[in-house]
Amino acid sequence: MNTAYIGLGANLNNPIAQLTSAVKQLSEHLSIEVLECSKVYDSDPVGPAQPNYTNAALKISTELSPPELLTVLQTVENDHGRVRIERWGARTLDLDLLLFNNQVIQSDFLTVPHPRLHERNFVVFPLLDIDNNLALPDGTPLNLLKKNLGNAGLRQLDNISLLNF
Ligand code: ROI
Repeated sequence: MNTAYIGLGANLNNPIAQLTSAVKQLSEHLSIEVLECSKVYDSDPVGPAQPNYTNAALKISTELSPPELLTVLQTVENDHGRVRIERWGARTLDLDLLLFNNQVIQSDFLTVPHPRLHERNFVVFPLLDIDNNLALPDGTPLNLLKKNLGNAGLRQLDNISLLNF
């Protein structure tokens, strides 16, 4: 059994509803168990001007391999109307495979840990909500990344859960 962390992001068409629906779809997958969901954040867009994002993270347990899990994530994105047009553009749903056990994976189509994890507070803060002692495979504590990144442009949303389905 594997433990993986998934980054969730959306900034179009009712982002909280998109993320809630994505968590539901993942939880219904026979080979995935959703273990925990982070707090939910409103975050300034990184990249070109576009609506604010809603971001969160999930901890799952799964029998799937990393490529199999990636395929499931892409299917869920596509089921939520995700269209890949512009890099860094607005999207209804973005699901990133952030961490998979303590593995380092480098292939043509998948890099784990996620290559931009360490530069994004909207990824690091939610991961620490789930496990305040989480570290990268190289031993770097995420709390160190959090300290370096700060919380600029990131606002925790109170009283919002993605598990209301
Ligand atoms: N910016 C924020 N704040 N949150 C995201 O999830 C996000 N995702 C992206 C880009 C366009 C880089 N910007 C983002 O893919």
